[in-house]
Amino acid sequence: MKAVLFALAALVFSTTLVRAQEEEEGWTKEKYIKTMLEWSKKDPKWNPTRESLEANFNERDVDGDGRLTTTERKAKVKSQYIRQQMQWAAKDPSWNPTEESLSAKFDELDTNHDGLLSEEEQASGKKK
Ligand SMILES: [Ca+2]
Ligand SMILES: [Ca+2]
Repeated sequence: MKAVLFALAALVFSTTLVRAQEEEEGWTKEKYIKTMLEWSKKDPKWNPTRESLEANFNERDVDGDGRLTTTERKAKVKSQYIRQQMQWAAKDPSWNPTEESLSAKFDELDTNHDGLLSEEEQASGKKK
């Protein structure tokens, strides 16, 4: 019985270790596409193609190392930020930002200049 418990604990421990390592090194393109396709099955309104996910991956992998770290997955890249702000602006007639102004705003919010807006950086921008 003790041996079984030990084996179980070792298994849980090693699985956690593998996960932590995966997070650290980031997701490969294959894993990203697979995971997103898996998630999209749960959402009938979301039907991404392999190509669009691949484009997404390339856009998010700002350092171009072929892997998406947690930060890269959660943060917003500039083109995405501009697209989203433009969509919001389209619904608000009193707000007419240009791509240039949004690009400048992005640079301003990106306080650590890694080309990504983390959730914290976005939150700090909203407070202003
Ligand atoms: Ca990367
Ligand atoms: Ca940043």
